[in-house]
Amino acid sequence: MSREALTTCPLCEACCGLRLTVEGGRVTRIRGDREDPMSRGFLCPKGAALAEFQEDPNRLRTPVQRTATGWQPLAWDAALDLAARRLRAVQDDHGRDAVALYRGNPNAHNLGLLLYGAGLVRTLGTRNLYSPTSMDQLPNMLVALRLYGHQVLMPVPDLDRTGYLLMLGANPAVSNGSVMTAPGVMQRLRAIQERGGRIVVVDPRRTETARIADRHLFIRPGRDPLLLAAMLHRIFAQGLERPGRLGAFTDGLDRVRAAVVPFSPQRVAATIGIPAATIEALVEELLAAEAAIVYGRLGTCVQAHGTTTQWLIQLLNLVTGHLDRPGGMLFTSPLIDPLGRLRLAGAGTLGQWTSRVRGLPEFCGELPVAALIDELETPGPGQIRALLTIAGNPVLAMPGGPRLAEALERLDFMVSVDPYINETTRHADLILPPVSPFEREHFDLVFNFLAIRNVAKWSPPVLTPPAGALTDWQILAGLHQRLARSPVERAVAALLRRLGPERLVALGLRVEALGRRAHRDGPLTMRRLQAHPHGLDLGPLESRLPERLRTPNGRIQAAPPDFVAALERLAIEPERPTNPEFALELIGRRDLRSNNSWMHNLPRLMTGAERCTLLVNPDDARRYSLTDGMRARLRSKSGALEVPIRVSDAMMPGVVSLPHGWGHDLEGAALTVAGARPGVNVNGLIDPNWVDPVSGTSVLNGTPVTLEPIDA
Ligand SMILES: Nc1nc2c(c(=O)[nH]1)N[C@H]1C(S)=C(S)[C@@H](COP(=O)(O)OP(=O)(O)OC[C@H]3O[C@@H](n4cnc5c(=O)[nH]c(N)nc54)[C@H](O)[C@@H]3O)O[C@H]1N2
Ligand SMILES: Nc1nc2c(c(=O)[nH]1)N[C@H]1C(S)=C(S)[C@@H](COP(=O)(O)OP(=O)(O)OC[C@H]3O[C@@H](n4cnc5c(=O)[nH]c(N)nc54)[C@H](O)[C@@H]3O)O[C@H]1N2
Ligand code: SF4
Ligand SMILES: [Mo]
Repeated sequence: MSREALTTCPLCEACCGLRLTVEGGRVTRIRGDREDPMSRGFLCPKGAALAEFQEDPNRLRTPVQRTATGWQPLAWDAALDLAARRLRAVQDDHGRDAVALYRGNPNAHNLGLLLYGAGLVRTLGTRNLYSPTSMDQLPNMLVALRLYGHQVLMPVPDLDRTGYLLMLGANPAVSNGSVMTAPGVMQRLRAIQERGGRIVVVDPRRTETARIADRHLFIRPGRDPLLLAAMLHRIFAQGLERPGRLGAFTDGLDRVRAAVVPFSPQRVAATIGIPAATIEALVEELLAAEAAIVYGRLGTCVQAHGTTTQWLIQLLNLVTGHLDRPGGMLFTSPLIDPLGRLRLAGAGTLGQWTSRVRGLPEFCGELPVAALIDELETPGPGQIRALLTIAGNPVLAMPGGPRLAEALERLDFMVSVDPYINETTRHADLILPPVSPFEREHFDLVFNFLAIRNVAKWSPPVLTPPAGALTDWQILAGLHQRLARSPVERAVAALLRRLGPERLVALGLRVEALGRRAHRDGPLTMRRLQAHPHGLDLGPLESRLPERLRTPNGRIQAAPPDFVAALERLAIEPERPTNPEFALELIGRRDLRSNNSWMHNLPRLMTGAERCTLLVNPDDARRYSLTDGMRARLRSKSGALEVPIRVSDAMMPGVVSLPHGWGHDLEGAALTVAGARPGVNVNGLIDPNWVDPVSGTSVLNGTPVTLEPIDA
């Protein structure tokens, strides 16, 4: 007996609709759901590989405990009791901050983890909270907080109606879009060109996205703020600024005008590697376009001046009149709105406290990952002695990963909520594995908010979990209840546990619907969503300012003093001193068949040519006596790795590229497929202390490196 079932892919921000064929309790086929109003049948190789994740023999099905004789299975109650008892003991003996929590990327894609994470965090009450935010979108969020008054008010590019897209530091052809839920994004980009519009990509590599662009400009890593400030300089110098109706509720544009004075296109051209005339042409195109977008993503955040870059991107949209306009950058308001009645997200904070050892600023209750290694290694009151990881693999994801691995060995206790014994969880005393994505429900709380259209979709579980298995939310609820310190806390935890995600979302929809304009077919309840398993299209985004602003005076703050100060420093010293020993700059790279570190154990994603390779421009290859296919030693101040060389004219001269998420051959990791083609961990070369000075975000791109041939 076979049946068809619908669900949503939880792997990346595209949130594609999936159509599964299930035979005898097994998923035998995965296709894109053509009737999903957003993804319209689109599917990438990772979504299709989820059946292999379901069947992966290395995927844990029961909790396991590390013992002197290896990993031993444990019953769920015993496992949750043990985890809670040990975490509690560390907090009782050494204070709350002695337990750290690291929550990885899949948290944002997992309804249960989103709904049940907050309660656990509150109960732990530790300041040692970490996540990849500080290796990712923190600059977007900080700029949203300062300019618009709330950490999540990140405008989204209205791709389907734009006529001009200037894209920096993003490669949606591979990433499928970020802070921009736009499944099938390449088709949407081609549609811009078919409408007569243009796409310009600024990237140190001629990427898969750049290849379809109308123009690609190489830029040296981390020099984007100079380019963007020069564009603003040109606009103000020519008196071409036109913020339109937003001008009436924007403060600080005069301070911006003054701050960009030193950045003439002529002055920055040589440093960034883009001629002044080209910078001026970009300005003209941006102003001439009826509807245009300046969009920058990961590559603009995890660089030397990530916050400055993101700020200038917002300002360019603002002063050219493309912010909050159809076809430009728009603010969303999904059915369950983090700014709505439930106030699911606080406005946000920066620097309310700082990390114990290095004094790095808290952001929205979290410390930057750049603080984590020192907090583990440095003795004294407040030192981290126990760690809980939830869906994270920091040993591969974080700069200084190999040093982190050593520190994890010295912990009093470590517990991980994760399906694998991998590079990070191998250090745990206890691993708590959740059910698979097909065995749980799906509803997007984060990515509906970042989607280029208003959509909503509820996906019930497709498969019945094995008897006794727990979902992520049940694991978190179990820990929460056991760790609760007061009767009230315990009661709240017990109530949440009884409700479950479906009832919580149903409740959320009802509360949020109060006072909101009803959908043309009546209120959007859980029942309505369940009657539309392909998802509901609720129309294009709309202009939402000034109503969405949450700044104290209700106006856009274009010139936050700390941002202006950082730009002024850059005006004095646009270049950091170079070290001739390390004359190349290292950047990262994503691959369509990888998802950060954790899908390399699926055979169908691991076929074909080696992917963990170093791309080197032909001139650099000659300079370092390297040829295609050779192996070489890639060295930074922090470490050295042996890498296979790929010579490629897609690289900017002086820049080399190595992907992250590899290095699977660590002792004790139980990853049969990944371990056979391990690759190397690029984060061993990246200095964990290099951060964006404004936000504490890790600088992942631009590490100075050098190359040496390896004698055969
Ligand atoms: N297939 C696949 N998809 C993914 C992921 C994955 O691992 N694999 N990861 C997901 C995650 S966690 C995220 S955050 C998103 C990220 O999605 P994107 O934001 O699209 O990020 P990347 O694909 O890493 O592209 C970043 C680009 O920035 C460029 N770059 C590097 N340094 C600089 C610089 O200084 N200036 C400029 N202008 N460009 C620079 C790089 O060459 C690269 O092309 O992708 C998500 N989607
Ligand atoms: N050099 C360099 N480093 C980078 C980046 C880069 O571009 N360059 N990118 C950074 C970015 S943007 C990010 S987001 C981070 C990612 O950093 P992390 O989130 O720490 O790393 P992932 O590889 O995504 O690991 C996800 C973990 O979650 C587990 N997992 C998967 N699904 C589930 C689930 O449903 N439930 C549970 N409980 N566990 C699950 C996996 O087994 C894996 O252990 O990496 C960052 N690191
Ligand atoms: S693009 Fe691929 S990984 Fe991302 S949601 Fe769609 S199918 Fe999943
Ligand atoms: Mo990310």
